[in-house]
Amino acid sequence: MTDTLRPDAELAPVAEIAEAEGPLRVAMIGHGFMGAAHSQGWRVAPRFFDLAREPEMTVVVGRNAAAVEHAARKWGWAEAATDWRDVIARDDIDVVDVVTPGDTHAEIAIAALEAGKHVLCEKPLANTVAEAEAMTEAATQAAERGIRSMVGFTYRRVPAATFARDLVAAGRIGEIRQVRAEYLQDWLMDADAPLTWRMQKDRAGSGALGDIGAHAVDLTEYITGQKVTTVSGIIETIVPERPLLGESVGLSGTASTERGAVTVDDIALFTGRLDSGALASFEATRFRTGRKNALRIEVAGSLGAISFDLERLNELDFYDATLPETELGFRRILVTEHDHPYLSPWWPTGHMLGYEHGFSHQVYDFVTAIVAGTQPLPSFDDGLHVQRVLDAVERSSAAGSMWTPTD
Ligand code: SOE
Repeated sequence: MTDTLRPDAELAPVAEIAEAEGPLRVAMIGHGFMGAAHSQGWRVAPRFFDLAREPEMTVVVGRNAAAVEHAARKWGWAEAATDWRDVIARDDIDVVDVVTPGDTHAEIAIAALEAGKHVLCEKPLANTVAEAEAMTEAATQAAERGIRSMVGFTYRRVPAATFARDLVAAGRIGEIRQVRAEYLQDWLMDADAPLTWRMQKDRAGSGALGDIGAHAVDLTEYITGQKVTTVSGIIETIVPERPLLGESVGLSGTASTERGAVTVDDIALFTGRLDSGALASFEATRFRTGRKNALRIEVAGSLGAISFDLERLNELDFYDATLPETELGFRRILVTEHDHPYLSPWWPTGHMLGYEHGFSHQVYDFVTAIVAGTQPLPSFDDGLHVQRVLDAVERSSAAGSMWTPTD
């Protein structure tokens, strides 16, 4: 079984460099839902993990002065600022964490890389393939100067998902034959839920497809160790018009009396093939009644199967087809042992983790790679690949290639 991402196994060699280089001073650009989650990661990771360089929450940036000052106080950033260009130009910033809507990822990340800052960028990497290509090019050039970049596909860092990857890599399910990946939510079922940036193509790039389908694609590729090579898909908008946003609150917000057009998909369905030729089906929806945050990946192989569900994130279902017939059946593994990925610095064995812990694990992996001088994963190149998959789904849907009449 691979031993990567197990904190204790990786710390020793980098400790000396840490002392020489001092803290890693972080600027976070953006302060919405992901800003809160990333702040939690930056604040908590050094309290539990022995990081080789201590992150310092130096400055948070947002356009609205009052709102960003509030965010700084609430989440523990030393300063608040309103101009990201000024912040990126500062000598006392080592890392730029981009948690803005997708339409600004490329501009900010490229400027930060060119200014010699390590960059963590939220997913999806960008709104278009062209932007993602430019970002990947900038990241490749920056890497030659020792500057690191990573995409925030945080769910790779849920211990049960990492452990699923370990089991697959160790050959425990044999040759992969079929994958089912779905990310199901229902927070847009209310037709009067306000029109936030996540429902605007010029801000978000796409809807359920990029916001949550991107996670399903990345997690599938991470767990299987394979890439999606072809797709056939359909995307659909269920509620074409919504009340404009009054005040933003979490994923949603308060509604105004005016209405505007929803310009992204609410549901995306697609099938695909992996490198090995194995078939996969994908589903991303914000209209799946009763499903709140169900990111599920089931991988079936010649020797067994694994099934992960984010709504039960401390567990992994494993089917070992090599057992005697009378003992067959999925069994639930509680992924709370210190020998499971990321678990040892937290609580005594058997005590559970939650959604927010993945963001601390992300900080741990990113800082470890910066100090070790290695490429953190997922790279911008991985993010570009996911972008190409999303783009191919949209092109396939526009071409109508999924529809074959039955008569
Ligand atoms: C962030 O990683 C994210 O994809 C959000 O943008 C989604 O809205 C959330 O539901 C899942 O996580």
